[in-house]
Amino acid sequence: MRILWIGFSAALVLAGCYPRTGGGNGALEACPSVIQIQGFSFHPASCFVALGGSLSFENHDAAPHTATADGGAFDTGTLNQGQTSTPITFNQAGIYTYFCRIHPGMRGEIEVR
Ligand SMILES: [Cu+2]
Repeated sequence: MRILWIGFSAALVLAGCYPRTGGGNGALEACPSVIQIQGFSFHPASCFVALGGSLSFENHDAAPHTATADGGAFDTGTLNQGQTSTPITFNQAGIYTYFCRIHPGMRGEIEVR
């Protein structure tokens, strides 16, 4: 009985700490393997990926979009409706802000940790 209780407590501690590792306000969600572009916005617009991880962008809008890093670290090129970008691999930690070259008001952010 005591062993069970210790295990349960440890699980609670781990669950409580996990979302806070990134700091900042609120928990940043893990990026899916494909970030969806829909309704002229990125879904999710803000997420994190582990160092060395990769992801793609898929456009669901009738309008074409891009996902282009502010610093030029990546650029999907124009994605038409239904198109998925080639995977982007993140080998350097940091925060990558990006936008759509066709609609610069569309913005997103990926934290690599
Ligand atoms: Cu766009």
